[in-house]
Amino acid sequence: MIKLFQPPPAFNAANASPFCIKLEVLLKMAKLPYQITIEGDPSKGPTRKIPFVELDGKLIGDSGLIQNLLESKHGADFHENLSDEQKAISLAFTRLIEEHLYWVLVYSRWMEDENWQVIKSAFFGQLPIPLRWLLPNIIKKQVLKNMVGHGIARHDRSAIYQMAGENLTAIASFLGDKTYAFGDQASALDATLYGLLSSIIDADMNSELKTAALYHDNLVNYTSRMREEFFPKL
Ligand SMILES: N[C@@H](CCC(=O)N[C@@H](CS)C(=O)NCC(=O)O)C(=O)O
Repeated sequence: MIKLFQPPPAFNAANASPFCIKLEVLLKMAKLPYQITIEGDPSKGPTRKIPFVELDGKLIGDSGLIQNLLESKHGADFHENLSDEQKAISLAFTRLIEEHLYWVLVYSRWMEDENWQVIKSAFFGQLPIPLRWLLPNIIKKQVLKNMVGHGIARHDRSAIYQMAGENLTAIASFLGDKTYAFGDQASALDATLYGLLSSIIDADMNSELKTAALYHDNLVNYTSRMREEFFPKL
């Protein structure tokens, strides 16, 4: 049985982390049995990030690497019936979502004052005092440092949301009126896309990022269809 380590559901979404939502959707798509162990501390994982799994007796981090192992060792096929060209498009959109759009989500959650209050109480609200007072600002500084390292936080607010808007328009144009990213069959890209869209659209936090996503009816409808299919009890 695959052991999935991730934090509990949060913010009216299946998880606070889009990568955890993605991995759970992949496991559901592949119909592989798994058991969730609640773990909110990324430093417990082998890459010091969540999600991670215990698979074949080993701890493995990174949703993409885990996806590859599920394919190579557990019979999953997340690209069934896709051409090489479609697989290339899938990888390119995955990188757009995870290596760029994701960072705007992080910015919108940690740097917008109203959302920061929500994050602070969800992630640190249960800690004993004085950790509850001290840790939030220490971690926020680290998150900001990561965003500067990535490059996104070197831009001003309006440029950041403008870039995210371009990403979302590209995704919306690509999805068009298809049921899933590549037509009638769900694939790996749907897990990635839903993970991030749910984090933006379902999560009860507001920002210009959310406004930009809500502008695209097909993204909103896609997100609620995917939620209904993969997390009907949410
Ligand atoms: N490439 C990783 C990214 C995972 C990731 O960034 N997880 C975030 C939560 S959404 C995390 O653990 N951040 C903690 C940190 O960076 O210290 C994956 O696909 O799993």
